[in-house]
Amino acid sequence: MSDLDADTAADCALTWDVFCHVIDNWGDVGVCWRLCRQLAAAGQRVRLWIDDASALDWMAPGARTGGVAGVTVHAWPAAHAASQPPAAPPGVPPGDVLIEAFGCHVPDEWVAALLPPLARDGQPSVWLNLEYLSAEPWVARSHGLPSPVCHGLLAGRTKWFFFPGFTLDTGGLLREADLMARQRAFETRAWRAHTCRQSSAPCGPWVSLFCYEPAALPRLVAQPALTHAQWLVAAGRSAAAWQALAPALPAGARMRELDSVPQPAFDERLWACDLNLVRGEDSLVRALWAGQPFLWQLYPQDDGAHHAKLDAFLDWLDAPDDWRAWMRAWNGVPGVEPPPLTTDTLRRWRDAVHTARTRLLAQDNLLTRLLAFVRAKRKTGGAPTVTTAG
Ligand code: TRH
Repeated sequence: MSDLDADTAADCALTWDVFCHVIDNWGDVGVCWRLCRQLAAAGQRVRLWIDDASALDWMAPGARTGGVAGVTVHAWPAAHAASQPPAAPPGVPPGDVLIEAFGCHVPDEWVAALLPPLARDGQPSVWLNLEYLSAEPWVARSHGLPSPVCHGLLAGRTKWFFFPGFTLDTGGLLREADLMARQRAFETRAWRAHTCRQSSAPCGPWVSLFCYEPAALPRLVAQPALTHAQWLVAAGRSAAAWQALAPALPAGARMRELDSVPQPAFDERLWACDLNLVRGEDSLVRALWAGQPFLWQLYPQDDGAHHAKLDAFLDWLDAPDDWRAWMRAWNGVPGVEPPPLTTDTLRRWRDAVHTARTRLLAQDNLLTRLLAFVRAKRKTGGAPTVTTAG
């Protein structure tokens, strides 16, 4: 057996426990679900532990009832208040890899029960923290760092930081193996006809709106390129933001509110539009894969940290000045006056997205890097690195 075959065979057998604490919105569950699906598609056995799985009902129909091969979904009664004692660990066989998504804390008793230092095959088990996505330079420095535990039940164990990112020295981005092939086979015209059955189609661009409450929305709606746009507005906060500006829609533009749909259908929406307004973490990545112009609204942070995060992303993107200005205005950076948005502007942004996407497609995806990371830790020791005195 070659090294590659041996590695692949070793990867195939692993059981992964992915923990997700839903803070708000849909990004926590969205990212975790994409990861679980991709792990399962690569032959892994996955258990998703989640404290609020309700969004899976529309994002991944059937997931909660075992309808997706390779993934089981379990309730995680997370005791988030420090004063509450954690629920007893579940009585399931231990796994090989445990992932805490976005720094969610899994009680020590659960980690001890689900992830003994040595897995069933005698190799070290691996404990990871999957972090938030950012293009800031510190991400590459922090990716793959250990966090040794010095006290308590797990003393002597090591948790590893795994950071998604846009460059080769990070954990990369989630991308299904068949994504680009599916996208190439996608029929935009048929999708549009099916989505908006109306006698006279709008002659302007199609725009998808998935956002929080961008103050620049009235300004965007009034742009010359969008006078005759077909707006597709996501349900929830996006639709509420739209309602708040209702009178501002130009006479030639149309709006349609769309129900929340499964992730693959959401991806298609982004493929079908000429401009995508996306938010958070997962839909940004999907907008990049879609290869259409987009504006990204970051999850707002009270201390304004999202503005530094945006600038780092714009630098990585090598965004032209007018795109930068619009992205900054879309995120409420004070004092920014974006220039008029024209059809030519959208064409240039599209070229810039394609260039960025080409750079990303030349890299391997997050799953490949994660499997390699876990494989390396199982060989060299993801288990005890620190011993405590006494
Ligand atoms: O919902 P979000 O704003 O999630 C946010 C961010 O991830 C943020 O970084 C995080 O801190 C916060 O949650 C807690 O945006 P995001 O990340 O794009 O997630 C939306 C998910 O919903 C994504 O997986 C796409 C999915 N989706 C569908 O599957 N169908 C739909 O119809 C829509 C509108 C979204």
